[in-house]
Amino acid sequence: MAPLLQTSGPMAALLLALSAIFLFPELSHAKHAGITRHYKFNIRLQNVTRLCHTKSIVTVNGRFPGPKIFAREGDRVVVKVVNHVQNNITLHWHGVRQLRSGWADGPAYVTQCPIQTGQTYVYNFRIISQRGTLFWHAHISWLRATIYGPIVILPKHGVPYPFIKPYKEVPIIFGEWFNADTEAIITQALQTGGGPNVSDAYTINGLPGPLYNCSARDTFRLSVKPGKTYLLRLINAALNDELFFSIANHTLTIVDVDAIYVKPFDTDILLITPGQTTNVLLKTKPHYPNATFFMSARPYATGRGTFDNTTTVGILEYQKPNSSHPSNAIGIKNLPLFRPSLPGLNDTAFAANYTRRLRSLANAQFPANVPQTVDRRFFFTVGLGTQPCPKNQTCQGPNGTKFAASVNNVSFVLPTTALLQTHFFGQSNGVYTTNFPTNPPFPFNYTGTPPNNTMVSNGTKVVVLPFNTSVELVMQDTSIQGAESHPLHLHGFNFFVVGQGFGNYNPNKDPSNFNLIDPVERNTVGVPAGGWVAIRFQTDNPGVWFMHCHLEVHTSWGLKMAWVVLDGKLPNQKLPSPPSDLPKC
Ligand SMILES: *[C@@H]1O[C@H](CO)[C@@H](O)[C@H](O)[C@H]1NC(C)=O
Ligand SMILES: *[C@@H]1O[C@H](CO)[C@@H](O)[C@H](O)[C@H]1NC(C)=O
Ligand SMILES: *[C@@H]1O[C@H](CO)[C@@H](O)[C@H](O)[C@H]1NC(C)=O
Ligand SMILES: *[C@@H]1O[C@H](CO)[C@@H](O)[C@H](O)[C@H]1NC(C)=O
Ligand SMILES: *[C@@H]1O[C@H](CO)[C@@H](O)[C@H](O)[C@H]1NC(C)=O
Ligand SMILES: *[C@@H]1O[C@H](CO)[C@@H](O)[C@H](O)[C@H]1NC(C)=O
Ligand SMILES: *[C@@H]1O[C@H](CO)[C@@H](O)[C@H](O)[C@H]1NC(C)=O
Ligand SMILES: *[C@@H]1O[C@H](CO)[C@@H](O)[C@H](O)[C@H]1NC(C)=O
Ligand SMILES: *[C@@H]1O[C@H](CO)[C@@H](O)[C@H](O)[C@H]1NC(C)=O
Ligand SMILES: *[C@@H]1O[C@H](CO)[C@@H](O)[C@H](O)[C@H]1NC(C)=O
Ligand SMILES: *[C@@H]1O[C@H](CO)[C@@H](O)[C@H](O)[C@H]1NC(C)=O
Ligand SMILES: *[C@@H]1O[C@H](CO)[C@@H](O)[C@H](O)[C@H]1NC(C)=O
Ligand SMILES: [Cu+2]
Repeated sequence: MAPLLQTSGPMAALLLALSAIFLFPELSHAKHAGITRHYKFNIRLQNVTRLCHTKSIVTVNGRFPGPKIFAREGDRVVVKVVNHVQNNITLHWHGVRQLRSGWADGPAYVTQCPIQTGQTYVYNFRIISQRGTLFWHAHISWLRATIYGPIVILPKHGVPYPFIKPYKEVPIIFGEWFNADTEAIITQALQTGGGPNVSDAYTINGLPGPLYNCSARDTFRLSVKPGKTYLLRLINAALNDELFFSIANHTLTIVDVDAIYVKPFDTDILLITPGQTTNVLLKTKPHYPNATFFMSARPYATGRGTFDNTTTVGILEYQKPNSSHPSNAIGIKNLPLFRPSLPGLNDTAFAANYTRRLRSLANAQFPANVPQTVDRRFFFTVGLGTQPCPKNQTCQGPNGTKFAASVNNVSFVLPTTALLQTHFFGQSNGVYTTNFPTNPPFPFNYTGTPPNNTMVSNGTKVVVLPFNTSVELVMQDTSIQGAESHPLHLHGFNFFVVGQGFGNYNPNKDPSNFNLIDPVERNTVGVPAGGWVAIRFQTDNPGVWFMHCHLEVHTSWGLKMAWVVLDGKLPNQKLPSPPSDLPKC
């Protein structure tokens, strides 16, 4: 080092640069290391009107849906959240891997205590090896009903998409609108034990569309030019419902799900569960069609419970050639209008057919690193159940009980402090136990007649895994209170969906059909109604990682659990200390 510093002139500068690269290899990637993007999120109340009904909702920066976060792969994202409302708040960056940044993941009482009134917390994380669309949402109680927004992740500078460059990109985020206060709805439901009231409308970018009363003006319009390719970034931020989506007279090309590229395929209709994202190419008609087209979404639901069975609609309209005005400006009423046809509300065959077509791109540039061997196997039942009604109360759940939901018959109870802190500081005694069952405590015909006793147990139990364990997890739906698709979301990891089927999983026969070549990689998967799904992932990320159904009502009833992933031996395999502003309980 010293002799270099004594040289002078241009040669010295070159040598210095070379030595810098030699001593600090990461500098040689400076061009690709990304930049830091700062955001300020003020949690505020805002009056919003939909369906002629005005209510005060909790928002980020007064916006509904919330602001878009934009980044390139490799960038650091820093979001300063200031809580100005009476509610406790946390935010979750849904699908962001959070490699060694578990303190920024956000689920309340799992990775952090809530940000209380007047408090501030800075979420700080990098986006690594992900490109596509994700989203952020509140992760406490039911506040994500109004607190959500897109995360758009572009590839690194100079790295093209593995598909045609779109002319324009448009986020399309689905949500659910309730005229009533969603916090009151879930509080009351948990008290009575009955099913919570359902939403009054679905929304596209916060707008219910023309099929609802007093809503025609609140319609999302997508104005397009003929002969172009648009990238639609679809996000399902609905609280409790999987959705079918279709655009009349247009075929969609699926190119990316959950911020991972897939082998492109064409479809007229797609299915998207809460917690999932899907990037699609929309190729517009080559010539001005002199027509407008509905883009519609309505639910896929199979359970016995009631659900919002309405349809939200946006309008795809073509700009007339030689006119800067979209067709509506010249009188939409005069144009023919086409509606897409959507599957029946319980079309499980369509759901299975569609999800089977999703495959990782799995090429040299974007390989699918599917674990080929398995260190630990788990078999989890997921589904509903019941809890006894307290003695002095009458309950509105099944047969006078309270509704519950469970994984392997454990209805998870959130602690009053955060799991990650207690794990990190070795204070887990009395907070959680490490005996989460590997298999169902009592086997039964999961998809046949339910057992007579549907009562669940409860507790705060976790699975502890060493760093770099290869995990295979089979999740089996049960028919207790009705077979139902459950969109299971894993924090901290992507997983590969290596197999799925109907009926009871057969450990002797089914693994021979697993796809270990190009299975889809994602963070949320629908466990088929009356069936099972097998996933694999590698525990390359130390921390405490929540796994739960992304139907919020099922999470509230206990369909959730947590994995504790221990530090590895190397310094870059350890979870760093918490940030100094981490909220306290
Ligand atoms: C919402 O409307 C109510 C009633 O008009 C009003 O008192 C309140 O200040 C408004 N809140 C906000 C945040 O604008
Ligand atoms: C839209 O599709 C319908 C039904 O397939 C067809 O009858 C109609 O001609 C199509 N319209 C346009 C403008 O493509
Ligand atoms: C578009 O359709 C409307 C209504 O069907 C018709 O009156 C009009 O002449 C058409 N315009 C063109 C340019 O085809
Ligand atoms: C939606 O549900 C309501 C009430 O359960 C029912 O009356 C109606 O027929 C259903 N509509 C559709 C389209 O299924
Ligand atoms: C789906 O719903 C229809 C209409 O409500 C009903 O006739 C049919 O039996 C249902 N199918 C399944 C598989 O539940
Ligand atoms: C399943 O998908 C194929 C195309 O891959 C299609 O031809 C068939 O009609 C679909 N079946 C159902 C039940 O959706
Ligand atoms: C039932 O008893 C519990 C504990 O004794 C009490 O806290 C609760 O208020 C009672 N509920 C009703 C509905 O009486
Ligand atoms: C409802 O509960 C009662 C009393 O616990 C029991 O006798 C009955 O079999 C139950 N009915 C059903 C449908 O589970
Ligand atoms: C489970 O129940 C289903 C539906 O009744 C039946 O078809 C199946 O044979 C049963 N499976 C076993 C292993 O008993
Ligand atoms: C469940 O209940 C039914 C009818 O009440 C009874 O015939 C059956 O033996 C019970 N099954 C078990 C496993 O207890
Ligand atoms: C756990 O289960 C017991 C027994 O059913 C019940 O009394 C208690 O309220 C449950 N606790 C929670 C937090 O649900
Ligand atoms: C907010 O969170 C703190 C810490 O967990 C808790 O003590 C308090 O009761 C919560 N407040 C509300 C309004 O839920
Ligand atoms: Cu989530």
